[in-house]
Amino acid sequence: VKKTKHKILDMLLNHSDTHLSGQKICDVLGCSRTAVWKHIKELESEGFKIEAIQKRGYRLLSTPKELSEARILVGLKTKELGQHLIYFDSIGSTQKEAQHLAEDGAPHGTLVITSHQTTGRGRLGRIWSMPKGKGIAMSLILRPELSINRIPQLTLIAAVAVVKAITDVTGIQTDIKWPNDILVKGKKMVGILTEMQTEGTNVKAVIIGMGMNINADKNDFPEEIRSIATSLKTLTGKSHDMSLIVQTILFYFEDLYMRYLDEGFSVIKWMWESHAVSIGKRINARLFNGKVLTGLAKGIDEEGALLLEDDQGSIHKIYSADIEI
Ligand code: BT5
Repeated sequence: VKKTKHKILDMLLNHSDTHLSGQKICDVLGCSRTAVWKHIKELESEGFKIEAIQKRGYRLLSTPKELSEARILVGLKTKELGQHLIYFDSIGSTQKEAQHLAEDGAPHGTLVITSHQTTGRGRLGRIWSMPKGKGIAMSLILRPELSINRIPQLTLIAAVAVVKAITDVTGIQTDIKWPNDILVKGKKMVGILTEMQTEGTNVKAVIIGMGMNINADKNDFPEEIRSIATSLKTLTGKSHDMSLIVQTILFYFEDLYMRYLDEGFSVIKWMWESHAVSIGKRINARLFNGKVLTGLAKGIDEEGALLLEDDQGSIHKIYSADIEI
């Protein structure tokens, strides 16, 4: 059920060219004028600019660039992804929270999200840092009926969804670095972390975490990542609507995911490869056992593994590693 506040926002968004009288809102939603006024005040405190003129009513002047629960939900064009939204003003790690929720039976499509994550993590226990309120940290719970060996493909679907959404909303073209980084001019803007819960050989849940640098300035990042990180703000010089970016990612993710279930991985593989930076280049693959393989990145296979041709001409299938280009 949609909250009254969300319904009011929905009405305001659809009537931004005229004033909506308090009475009209009451009539449509069946609530009191005081209730309407209270919700309007709440929306204002969340950054929505609303003009109130006596005898005419309310008009929405602008929506906040900051992440907003109401703004994500109102106008969200998905059937499942994100419809069950767990929003936090601040949290340690959305990934950790999503892991708990998944164990407790949270449905497919549940999204845990914040723009203030205090102890975010990357792969192998590495730190994911996020300047407060300047980025998006979210973890999506999926319940796919897929075998374990296909789960890494979901990271690649997520990457394609993010690339498409960022281009749609901002016009910025981004590159994918296998398996889980989105880069612009060689600097990291988004990191993806895919984890799963299994029972025997069954996949119970997959949790796809995404950390995105949106409205941070260069100096907002901690010293140690300043030279390797980038954000949409540093690239474009302006702030972007974080809720709209989330909506758009969820839309593309769901669309690609359905196509993937219907048609298989090949359609995704093709899109993924067209955005990949490492393919056709000489790379070092630092494996998690410490070994380094050097050679030519040939592409990905049907499972989503990276294919690397070494100098002796043999092909290695790489399932997880850090890639240096
Ligand atoms: C990743 O790991 O890139 C996956 C990051 C996933 C973060 C999301 S946020 C929502 C959800 N909740 C969580 O707690 N986690 C997920 P990896 O490939 O291991 O890269 C980690 C490395 O990226 C670090 O060691 C830093 O070098 C670098 N790094 C950390 N914060 C960064 C940032 N904000 N921007 C760019 N690079 C960063």
